[in-house]
Amino acid sequence: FQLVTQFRQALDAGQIEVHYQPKVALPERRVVGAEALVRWSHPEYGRLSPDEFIPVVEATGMVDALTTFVMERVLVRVRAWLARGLRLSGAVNLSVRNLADESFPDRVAEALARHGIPPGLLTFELTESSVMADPERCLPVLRRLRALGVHLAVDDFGTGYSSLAYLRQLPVDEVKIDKSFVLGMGTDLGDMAVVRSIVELGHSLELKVVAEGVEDDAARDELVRMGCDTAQGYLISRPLSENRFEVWLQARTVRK
Ligand code: G
Ligand code: G
Ligand code: MN
Ligand code: NA
Repeated sequence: FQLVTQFRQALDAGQIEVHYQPKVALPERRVVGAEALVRWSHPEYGRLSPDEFIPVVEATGMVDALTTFVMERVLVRVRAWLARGLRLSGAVNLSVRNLADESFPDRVAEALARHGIPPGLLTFELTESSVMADPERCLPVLRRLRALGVHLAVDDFGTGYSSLAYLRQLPVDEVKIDKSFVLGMGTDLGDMAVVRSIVELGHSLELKVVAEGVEDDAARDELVRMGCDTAQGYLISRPLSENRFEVWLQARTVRK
């Protein structure tokens, strides 16, 4: 399994696809952005999920190439959406390696300028645990990204070990409630309480709150009652290939 050497070739051979999952504002369901999620169509192993290959990519220097690849794709999409009058934010997941890379913010600034994208239309999602792996190195990088005007979101929130104390110190704009709590809301009062607490905490820190894993109307309605800002999940759409996302978006934005 030499995934490492294969990954570079896979990038060049077009085997790495970027899929998009929409995020919608609550309660009105207006599309506000899309998260980029990579998939690897491997000639032998079939469709590999990021959980299978990102750890391998992360363990090498290749994660830089992956993040750059995804960011470039996303900026091209954001520009195309803008050309149709749609101000949608494109979200890119970052790895701990990106956050520890001092040259990363300059490369982001260069890419935004080259594509002519307002920085506020690019969002980076980072997990709390990746920041906590090395806060001394990550925080300056996060501050410089934020100073560019790029939006930062804490992904999988609630699953880390030091959530509350650190959220206040992170220079972020958005928290994403981990899907495990949102999925459990219908059957578990504890999960319901966690979701409600994160919405309140986020708002008290003046952050936008995004719920991921929204799979049914009941969860959506409850999130609306709680005042959650944004929803993402199978109820709205699964992650879609670039072409299928464009079709979905067209159908969503033509009527209204
Ligand atoms: O789409 P899916 O549920 O299979 O994604 C699984 C995990 O892979 C998620 O945690 C997601 O954040 C991560 N992931 C997806 N795309 C990327 C990417 O481009 N870069 C990084 N670092 N992680 C990604
Ligand atoms: O860690 P991150 O939030 O980046 O990962 C997003 C992952 O969640 C992707 O793998 C995506 O396929 C998955 N996902 C997105 N929406 C839903 C949903 O409504 N239900 C479930 N079970 N998974 C979802
Ligand atoms: Mn994410
Ligand atoms: Na998540």
